[in-house]
Formats: sequence, structure tokens, C-alpha cells
Amino acid sequence: RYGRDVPENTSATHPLALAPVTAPESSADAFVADFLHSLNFDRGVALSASSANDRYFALAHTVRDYLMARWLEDLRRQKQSQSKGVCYLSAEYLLGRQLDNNLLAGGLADIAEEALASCGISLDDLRQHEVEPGLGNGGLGRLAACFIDSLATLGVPSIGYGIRYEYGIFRQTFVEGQQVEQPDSWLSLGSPWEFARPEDAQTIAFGGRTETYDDEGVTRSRWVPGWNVQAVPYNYMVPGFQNGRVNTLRLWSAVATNAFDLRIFNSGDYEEAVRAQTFAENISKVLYPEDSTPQGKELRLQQQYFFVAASIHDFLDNMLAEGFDLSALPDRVIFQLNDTHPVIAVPEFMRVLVDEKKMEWDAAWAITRQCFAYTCHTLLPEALEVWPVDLLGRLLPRHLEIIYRINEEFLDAVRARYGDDEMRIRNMSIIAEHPVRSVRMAYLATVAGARVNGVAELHSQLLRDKVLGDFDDFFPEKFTNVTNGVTPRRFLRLANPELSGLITEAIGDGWLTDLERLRELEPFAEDSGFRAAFGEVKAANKRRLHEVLRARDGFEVSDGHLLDVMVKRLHEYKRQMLKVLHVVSTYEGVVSGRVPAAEVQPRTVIFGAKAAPGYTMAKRIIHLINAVGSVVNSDPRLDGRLTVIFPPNYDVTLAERVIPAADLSEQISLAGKEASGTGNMKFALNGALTIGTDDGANVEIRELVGDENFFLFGMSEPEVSESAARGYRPSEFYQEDAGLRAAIDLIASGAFSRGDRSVFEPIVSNLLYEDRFMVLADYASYIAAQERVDDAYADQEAWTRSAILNVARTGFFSSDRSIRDYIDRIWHTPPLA
Ligand code: 8GP
Repeated sequence: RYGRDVPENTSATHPLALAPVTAPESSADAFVADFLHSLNFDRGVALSASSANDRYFALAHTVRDYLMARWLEDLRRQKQSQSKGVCYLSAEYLLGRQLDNNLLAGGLADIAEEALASCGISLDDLRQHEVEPGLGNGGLGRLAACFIDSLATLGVPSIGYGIRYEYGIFRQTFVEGQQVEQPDSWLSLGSPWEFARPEDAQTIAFGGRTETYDDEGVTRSRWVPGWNVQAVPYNYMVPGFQNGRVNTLRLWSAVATNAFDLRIFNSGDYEEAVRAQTFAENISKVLYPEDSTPQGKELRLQQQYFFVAASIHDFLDNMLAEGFDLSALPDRVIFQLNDTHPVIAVPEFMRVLVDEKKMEWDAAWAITRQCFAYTCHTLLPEALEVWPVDLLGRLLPRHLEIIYRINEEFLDAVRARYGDDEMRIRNMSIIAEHPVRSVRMAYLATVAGARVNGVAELHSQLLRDKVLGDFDDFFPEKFTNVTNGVTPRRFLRLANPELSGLITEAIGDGWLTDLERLRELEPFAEDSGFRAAFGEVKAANKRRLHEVLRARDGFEVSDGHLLDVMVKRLHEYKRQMLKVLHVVSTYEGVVSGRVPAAEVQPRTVIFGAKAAPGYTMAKRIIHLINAVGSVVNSDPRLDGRLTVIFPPNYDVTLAERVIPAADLSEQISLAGKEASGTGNMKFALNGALTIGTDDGANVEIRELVGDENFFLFGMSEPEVSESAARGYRPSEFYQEDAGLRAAIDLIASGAFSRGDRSVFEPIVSNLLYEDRFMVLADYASYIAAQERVDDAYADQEAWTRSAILNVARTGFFSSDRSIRDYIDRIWHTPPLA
């Protein structure tokens, strides 16, 4: 098992060096031997002296050893086969913990558990030791992580490229109910899953100027950069589910270049040298904690260019065969752009083809237009990224020239089609003139991409109709939909082992890679024995969540409550505020004496949400939720029938505990604002019923599970548009609805802020006088839907039947299906033989 190589690539003669790399034997004894070897020889400790971190590392290294032969084989195959593959470019990967996923994929969970037990170690203790890599903000980053899992499971030749942030999404704490951010130093104890490859580093240039020169009679442009950094890759294994495939995730880390340092060191300016080093290494220092709104910071553009330039060069240098004919690139690769963050890859690719490979512009553009595809993840106009040309031109002067030329030729084509329709030309230009001259990255991606997709049916339709309407008219064939999905391995099998066991007992385990087979569960909804078992699993998951929350945050959760969960980033469009109004209105009903406490359906409402650190209103809403929770939870008049808990630092690890326990999934965004949602899918697959608007993928969930198994409320997207066009006046709803008025008045009265009316005044006035996301307009309908929830929950048999049907009918939302759709509609990549 040591140091062996592929025979044709080595001049070694020793038989050990010539035999193929093999995995260790699949037995607990072999696992123990490997584990102890790693503990002793990698960590340098004896078992008796080892820390939990030593053991976790040794375990991780042992798991890696089992996957290594497959990985080396796949790396070799992907390079050798030269068939078309996917480069997934994403600034975020919200991976979650790796240990369990890799144990499951490798089929090693039982062996590892037995092996560790025989060494007196509990696998569960070591699990708890893992710090999740939080290299993403929310849905977009978690989607990327689900996609690389499915790509590996489907055996698609592919590589994920991104950034190895030294600090991931901040750790959220609450101080007097208010969010305080702490740095997420996820690497402080090291990461056992990564392989640094400094020998594969790329030099990434920035700044400087451009010039033209005479190249044997041809005038060409070139970039004379001002400074550069090293991009050092770290490789991570991405194992497919028990299929012998292991793909690669390659994340780049910034390091100051030697030349850069030395020059300054030699001049004797030590401080300046250190400053320069810090400047360079800042590029991969921290994830921008923004969700759904872009952050127009120079450092962020540096991050974006840094990782896509490194990735493109890595692909061209290391993945193509000797003497590869670049005009064949479209048959060899598709770069999938995960939102606009990686779109600067387009001019970089053109620069390489035209300036470095000396290709004709038109030929290079024809290739580029086939090698990129763009996924849009939003509908909020303010979330569409733009870069001021001043900044872009300073940082990437040659790229700005290339963008100008792409735009010029594109607008010529628009003129040729529509004549001198200046309004249309201004609207479609990649360059916006107001308020400052800027590059519209979504437009650049749309012009350059072979395909543009939204992430749910409704979203893709609204993209075509509204956000990119002129482009749809111009390039109708470009637009398509790929509804998001989630990996059933992590979000059902690992997160909910008891339900997985029950499903497998009923229909076999084929669902793990063919989630549509959950359909076979439908008849079991009518089986009272199965319903009882299903109900017992839900109860067990609730007990497990209670233990987690008690240990993690000291929360006590009562039995017998309906578990009502709203977990997602805090954003006004997602309308956590509507959920708060529901809680306050239930509370107000009881304390005002209108509703006897005994008539309140016992509920525990769980919130989980991080707010972007600069998003003041979102932070106020967090404060309000905590304030309402502390009053409601301690008011004896409620008789313990309403509890609000808000565990801080909602992350993938907590999601895996909360989702399987939920009865009710809150998906209550204003229609037309949530592109898709993916939490909505995870809840339904785990047997929660959804209360939701007709938004994002909720629409498809409802169609699949049936109206009778879904609590629909609120305006539809066309109704929202109409209401906005008529002129929306939220205060009218306040005036006309006594229940709403009482709830808002209670917040305004200072009841949740020790009598201080000023604390939540900005929230109240925003609701009454602006309410951009129409919380008040949907309030009555939401409360009515919650009453239907209470009634339905009273009939546990019927509720469980609906929950089972939710599981049985949501197999469509596997990320395996999403990836198949990408293959059919966008990538056209054959599976690797
Ligand atoms: C999110 C969408 O808000 C969510 O509905 C969707 O499920 C998820 O992407 C995955 O597709 N969008 C974003 O996080 C987003 O748009 N971020 C970029 C604008 C910065």
C-alpha cells in the first residue's frame, strides 16, 4: 500500500512501486492498524496520550486512506480520457462536516465504529469534534456543496473550484438578544481533509496597464501587470456514494509571491515587506458575509478574479493533453458560473486565448461563448452585481478593454436587430451609465453564456419576463430552468438515520441514488402500523433535538408541542417578521384574555438565522425575535403552551438536527422574491408539512405533494405586482385588521423592550409606512393558514398521513436530478466510462 505508481508513468523498477495503489483491507482489524499507525506516525502520539483532536485527525486520515486509491485513479482517468467535463466555479461551498459523509460514501461507518470501540473510543465523540468548514453564506453555497456530491455520485468528470477562506461565515453569538459576530477560525486546529499542493501554485497578476505592440506585422494588446500573488491550491476529496468515484474540490489560498517580498526586503524596509505580504494574503482571508446583496468592495473583486484566473490556468495547464487544439475546447470543458461572482472568468478566458495564445478575436469569442454557462440565483434587482469601471480598470485594465469590446459588438448586433432604439440599447448595455459607470456582471454572463438558467420554474420564468426580459427577446434559446435539489445522502440518510431505516425497511435502499423511488412509500401512508412507526421516528428526532439544544445552548424544550421551524438567512424578503407577528398575535390573544390559554395549540417555534453584519434592519429583527422569546417564554399566563427559541449560529450541522425534528416548515417569502429555496425541500423530504407562499420551489413542492398536504397562503406573484403598481399602503391593513393592530401595538408599546418604545420603533414604522415585502398585506391570510395548521395537527393520524405523502412525493428534489437536468439541458457531458 506504500508509494506505488501507475506503471506506464514511472521509471521505477521495484515491484512495490509498480503495483497499483490499493485501499486497505475492509475490516475492523485493518482499520485499527491504520488508525493507530496514523496516530503514532502522523500525529506523533501514543493512543494513551492522544487528544480528541489527535484521534479525530487519525480517524480522518484513516478514512482518507480508504478513498485514496479511488481518488488517484479518478484523477488519472479524468486527465487521460479527455472527454468533456465540468468546471464548477463557485465563490462559496458550504460543506458541512466531512467525517460522516466520507464514512458513508466509503461504506466505512460500521467498520470505523467497531474499530474505534475496540480502541475504547466512541465514534460519536469524535464526530462532535469536527468544526464544519463554513465557506459559504446560505443557499447558494450549500447548493454548490450538494452539486459536487451529486456530480461524484453520478460519476460526472468534474472539478469544483473555489476559495479556501481562512475565516468562513462568522460565528454568531447573542449579547442581550443582539447579534455579535465572532471570527470563524475553522483552521485553528488544522483540517485533516485537505491536501496542500504548493507545487501546483499559479501566479495571479493585478493592476498595471495595457499596451499594444507589433507582433510580426500584427498589432496586439498585452497586459503589463503591476503586482501579483501566488494562488496555492488545496485539494479535497469528493467521494461519490459507494460507487468507487472520488472527484476533486480545489480551493485556492493566497500567498505573497517571493519576488514581490524579496524586492522590498532587499531595500531594507521590513515593515513594508510585511505589509505587502498581509495585503496579498488578505485576498483569501475572509468570506464576505453577504447574502442576496453584493458587497462592492475592491477586495471582493480581487477574490473573484484570483480564484477564477487560478482555476482557468489550472485547467488549461494541467488538464489538457499535450498539444491540445484549443478550438476543440467546447468539446472538452464547460465552466459553470455559480451566480455572477465568477463572471470575470469570461474576459480572463478571452485574454488568454487572444493575448497569450494569439487567437483571432472572433475565433476566441466563438469558443468562449460555448465554454461558459451562467446560473442566476436571485430576483432582487439590488442583488445583481455591478463593478464600477474605475475600480475594474484599475485592478484589471486589460479585462475592462475586453469587456468594452464584447459590449460594443453585442450592441452592434442589438442595433442590427432593432434599429437605433436607444432606450433598448441603454437597457441592454453591459455598461451601466448611472449612478456610476459600471459593468453589469449578470449581463456580461448572459451575453457570454451558452445557457442561462434560473433555479426553480417560477424563478426562471420571472428571469425571462422581468429581470432579463430584453435578453430573452434577443436570445430566447439561451434561457432554461434547472430546479434546485438537495443531496439525499446528507439531508436524509445522515441527518435522519431513523427515517432512512424505516424507508429502507419498507422499499429497500434504492432511494439513496434514485430518490423518485420514494414514491413507493405512498401506499404506506394508509398503513396504520407504518404511520405509528413514522410518528415514533418524528418523536425520537424531537427528543434528539432537545438533547442537542440543551447541551448546546441550555434550552429546555417541552414534549408534545408542534415544532414550527423557520431557519434561513435573515432577510426582509424572507419575512421572519411575519412569523414574529404570528407569535405576538397568539401571545396577545392570551394575555388580553380574548383566547383562553387552554385553547392554544402547544407550539415551539424555532428560529435560526444569521444577518449580514451591515444589515441593520435584519439585526433589529433578530433582536426583536429574542426579545419576544424572552417575554413569551417566561409568561405564566401562556401555561407553557408557546415557546420561542432561537439557538445562535445556525449552520449546516444544526440544520441536520433541526430539520428531521420539524413538524412545520415555514417558507413564507413574498411571492416573486425567493428564487428557489432549498431548505423547503429538505423539510418536506424529512416529513414536515410546509406553510408557504406560491414562491420559488414552493410552487413545485405544492404541485407534487398536493394542495391538501400543503398550507398555502398569501398573494401570488401577479397579485404582488398588481398591488405594487396600484400603490401599496400598508397602514390600511393596520387600520382594518384589529388582530394585526393589536400585535403591532404591543410591539410598539415596549412590551418586549422593558417599556422602552424606541427600541423597536424603526421596525414598526418600517412596517406601517414602507413594508417593501408586504408583510401586512399577507398577514390575515397567514394567520388563517396557521389556524388550518392547528386544526390539522389536532388529527395526528391525518397529519402523519400527510407527512408521509410529503416524503413520498418529493423525490424530485434530489440534487442528482438537478445535475441530470444540467447535463441534458446545458452541459451535454457524457458519464465517464
Ligand atoms: C439563493 C436564493 O436566495 C435561494 O432562493 C436559492 O435557493 C439559492 O440561492 C440557491 O439557488 N441566492 C443567493 O444566495 C444569492 O442570490 N446570492 C447572490 C446574490 C449574491
